[in-house]
Amino acid sequence: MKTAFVTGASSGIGRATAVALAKAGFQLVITGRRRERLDALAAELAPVPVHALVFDVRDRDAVTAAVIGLPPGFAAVDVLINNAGGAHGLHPIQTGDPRDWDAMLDANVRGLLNVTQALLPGMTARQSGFVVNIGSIAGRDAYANGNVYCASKAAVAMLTKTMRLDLLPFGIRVAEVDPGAVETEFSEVRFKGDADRAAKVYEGFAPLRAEDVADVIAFVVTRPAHVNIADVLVLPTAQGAASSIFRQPA
Ligand code: NDP
Ligand code: 8X3
Repeated sequence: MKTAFVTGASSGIGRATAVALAKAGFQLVITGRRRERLDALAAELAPVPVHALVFDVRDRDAVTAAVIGLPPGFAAVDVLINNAGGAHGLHPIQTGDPRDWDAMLDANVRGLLNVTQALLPGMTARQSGFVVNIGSIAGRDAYANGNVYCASKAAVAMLTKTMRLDLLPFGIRVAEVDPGAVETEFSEVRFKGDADRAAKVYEGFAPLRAEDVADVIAFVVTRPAHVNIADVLVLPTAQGAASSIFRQPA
């Protein structure tokens, strides 16, 4: 049984991806900071073997220790889904909160690096593996007040391309899946728990569901070994660009 390691599996896209990959025949390592969510997901996925790891991706030592401490049956990770992350705040650059900037850059960029580097020794030694980075349309396309979030996802896009080059000699595939608007806890986190403001982000159109993105990720990682779907942009039908969503009047 192949092993998939999904970061940010306590919610949204990561959770749906864990479910989709379990259905596709993988056993799973699921990670996040909310232990109770991970335990509930593991119970839901039984009898599929699932190992939950609780760490903050920003904490390099915690990430390394968690990966080193994986039980033998889960230690050989075939597929890494670098999904943990999100947005904090939506302000023009002149009034943005540097603590939000740090949170985004530390989780979306440094966190991805921390987890990837912790898992690469095994993949390079085995000369196989698959790393899927979850970017965003925000990494391809600027929108007002998106500044640091957009920059963090643009960094993910360039890291994906450069990682792919670095890992070529090891037969490790590196791909990126970039969603547009997906209705998850993303906007509630961005707006610091303001559920009304978060709900307005998805009003008047049909956003992607986390399961839609998970389907794409599952397809990408189940292609034959010689095929790498390197770069996917998946949008709601009503979305044409990061800041262009066609909304029906209420
Ligand atoms: P959610 O807020 O629903 O899920 C985010 C997940 O990331 C949670 O499981 C959370 O777990 C985890 N996470 C966040 N920060 C950390 C951290 N510092 N350490 C460990 N885990 C962390 O949002 P989505 O599912 O929508 O987001 C998943 C990814 O998809 C993100 O990278 C996001 O940027 C990207 N994305 C989202 C889009 C959208 O419209 N929703 C569109 C494009 C990309 P916990 O809180 O338990 O730690
Ligand atoms: C999430 C999509 O457009 O809200 O990455 O930034 S967006």
